[in-house]
Amino acid sequence: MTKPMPTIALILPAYNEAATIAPTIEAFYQALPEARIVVVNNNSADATRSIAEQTLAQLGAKGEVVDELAQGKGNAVRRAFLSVDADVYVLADADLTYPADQVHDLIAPVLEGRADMVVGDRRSGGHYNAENKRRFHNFGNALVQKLVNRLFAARLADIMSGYRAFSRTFVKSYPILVSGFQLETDMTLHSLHRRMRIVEIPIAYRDRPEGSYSKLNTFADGASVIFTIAQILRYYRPLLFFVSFSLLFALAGFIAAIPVFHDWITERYIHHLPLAVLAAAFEIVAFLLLAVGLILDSISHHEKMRTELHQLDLERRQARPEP
Ligand SMILES: Nc1nc2c(ncn2[C@@H]2O[C@H](COP(=O)(O)OP(=O)(O)O)[C@@H](O)[C@H]2O)c(=O)[nH]1
Ligand SMILES: [Mg+2]
Repeated sequence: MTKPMPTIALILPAYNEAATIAPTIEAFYQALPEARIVVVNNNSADATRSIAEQTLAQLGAKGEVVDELAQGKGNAVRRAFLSVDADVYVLADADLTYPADQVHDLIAPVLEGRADMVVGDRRSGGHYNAENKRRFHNFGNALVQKLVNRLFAARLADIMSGYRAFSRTFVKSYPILVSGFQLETDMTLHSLHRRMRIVEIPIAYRDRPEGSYSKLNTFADGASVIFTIAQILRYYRPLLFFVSFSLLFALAGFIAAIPVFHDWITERYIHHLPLAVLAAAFEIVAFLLLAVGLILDSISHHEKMRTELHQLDLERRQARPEP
């Protein structure tokens, strides 16, 4: 018996992409005619929806346009991951920025069982820095990337790429809790945290064509970089996060206590009574933060154990399907 051909689903989240959705679908159809193309429309105010439907019909491509009401790229991809069934999933932008002809390079490691997630890396080829015109944006991205690589002892070149391929196991075990553009970073964090196999493939990247606009806002996203970093530490390294604050308070308490000790040593009497109260308060807060860190660290340890067991269960069932 020959194995059935693996099915491939291409997910294209699209919000107001009337200018580029048709050529994007065409390019991917040309590169991968057997794939099911799923466009996730998200209340687009322009003709994105009808153009996508027309293009799919004209090409005779498998696929459909799915509507997601909750706004945001994370919500859109979540809808597709929930409702679409395939062996390999490809995620790309609907804005012609990612090279459709490299899609085979992206899915190969998944098909060969070498990777759970393959990332189209825009940086290593040098295209992204040349093509992307937003400096501040690059800086914020680099900051988050350094942190992530450090925390997980990884050496990823592009943690925010939107061009990716996934195994079925990845897609069906990835809880999408983010709603917007944190999606890409979250996917990377999830994979690293669960020690999945990530393969990066350098790709050519182009900026959006004239008349097509990014949905990203540099300033809102700059603030969200700081927020993202805090979130990452809070969720993935709770002990480090809370102990850092705890140490700050402990130090402040110590400094506040210096005159108090001085009073006591030289005169056996405390003149700086308010400082004594402040120092004690700081030390109590420091202790509370330490306790919170320890509790959350234990919880995250148990959570890790639980997901690992789940992973083992999945592998076991795949190896020996229940009758
Ligand atoms: N469905 C859906 N897609 C979105 C939304 N926001 C962005 N997208 C799509 O996600 C992809 C990436 O967005 P883009 O603006 O290109 O971000 P950039 O590549 O980081 O500049 C594009 O295909 C957008 O149409 C949204 O709210 N809903
Ligand atoms: Mg884009």
